[in-house]
Amino acid sequence: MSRVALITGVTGQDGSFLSEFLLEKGYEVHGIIRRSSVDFRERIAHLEGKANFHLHYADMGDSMSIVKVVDRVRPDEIYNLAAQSHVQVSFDSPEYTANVDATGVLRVLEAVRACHLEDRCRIYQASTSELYGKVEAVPQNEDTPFHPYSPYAVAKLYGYWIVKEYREAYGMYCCSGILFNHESERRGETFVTRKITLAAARIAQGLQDCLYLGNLSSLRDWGYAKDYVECMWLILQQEQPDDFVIATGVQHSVREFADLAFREAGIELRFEGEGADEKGVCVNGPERLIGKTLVAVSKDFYRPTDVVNLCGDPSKARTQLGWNPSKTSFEQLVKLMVEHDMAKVAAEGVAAHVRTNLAEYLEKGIVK
Ligand code: NAP
Ligand code: F7E
Repeated sequence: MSRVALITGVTGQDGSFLSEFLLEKGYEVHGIIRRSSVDFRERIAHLEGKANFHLHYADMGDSMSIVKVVDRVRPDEIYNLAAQSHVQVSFDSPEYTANVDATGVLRVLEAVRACHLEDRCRIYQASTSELYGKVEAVPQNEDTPFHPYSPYAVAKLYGYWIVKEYREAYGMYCCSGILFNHESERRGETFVTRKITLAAARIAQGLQDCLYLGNLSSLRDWGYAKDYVECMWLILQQEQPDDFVIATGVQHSVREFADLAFREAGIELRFEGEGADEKGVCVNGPERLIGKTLVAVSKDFYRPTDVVNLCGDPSKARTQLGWNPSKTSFEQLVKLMVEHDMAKVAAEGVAAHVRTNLAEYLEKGIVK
């Protein structure tokens, strides 16, 4: 019999990689999707229709819908990845963020109890390095005090504690993975890494003039999402439920990420000025770009409170889970994201060109 996994947030970056990982392990994978007017399921389109992959409509804000899916699927493992995951957006929609990211976790735990699965269903909660927020120590490990510094982080802190509470109160096998930033070619386009790699590709191909960013000095510990989903699974395979920090232990600034991404796209930048006046000027690359400001700061992307010094200590995951935090380096991550976006932008450019000239191409038989 295949093991059965239920993934909330299956359409997201991590949900899509985790689905692939679990299907490869022979799991029957069920995912929760929510209704939207545009069916944006690009990340899992290649999995739909597979015999072991099933989707169900539900919403993290709707307890009954979660109970019904849990009851129908009766999973061995639940991966609770669904969240309003954008920190900046959480300042604009704090109540919604709390409902999905905090109370949503409670809804999943209660659904498992309501379906009498608490003795056999294991639950993974997608926790976050944002809990460390206004950091009290660097690097951060499982014992570092939390100091959440955004509505998103405060909501996720509730998720972390309610998981711990249900573990202790009811003996449930539920765990939090405290994951540091992990990125990929599937990362949402408004997170800083993907925003940078897409802009570098567009600027290199003449489709964008300048990239506007917020705090260039912010420091992150960036890993590759595909490596991190393995940990989610490993966490649920331990004898005893426990929480783990998942990180690379290597820290870089947003400026360094941008510098390397533009370099991968064939553009060398020199950063000059400070704070809101800082600029990245092209010093090498295509002739038309030399001397131009390609990166500038916009205060629109500043946050009311910003988390600026994250660096994780993955020792516990390395020793207890046997996980390798150095599988994909920072340099490899930037390279694979830029290569992906260079190809994506080029393909979009060709498609746009064909659309513009469609009548002529049809007439000449170039496209049929
Ligand atoms: P993501 O790409 O933003 O995906 C979020 C997923 O949650 C999407 O599938 C989204 O569905 C779903 N979702 C949002 N609101 C929902 C609702 N009300 N009901 C049902 N589904 C809902 O996020 P990610 O990067 O994959 O991250 C996965 C989880 O890990 C999140 O909980 C995030 O907070 C946490 N996390 C991420 C990182 C990171 O660096 N990526 C680090 C630490 C923790 P739609 O497609 O319909 O929007
Ligand atoms: O910002 C700075 C920004 O939005 C990273 C989520 O997956 O990881 C993610 O949250 C840093 C911040 O990710 C821009 O101020 C500068 O300091 O890419 P981000 P995040 O806030 O770290 C954690 C672990 C999660 O749990 C979350 O779900 O970059 N920054 N300029 C910018 N950020 C954005 N988005 N856009 C800018 O233009």
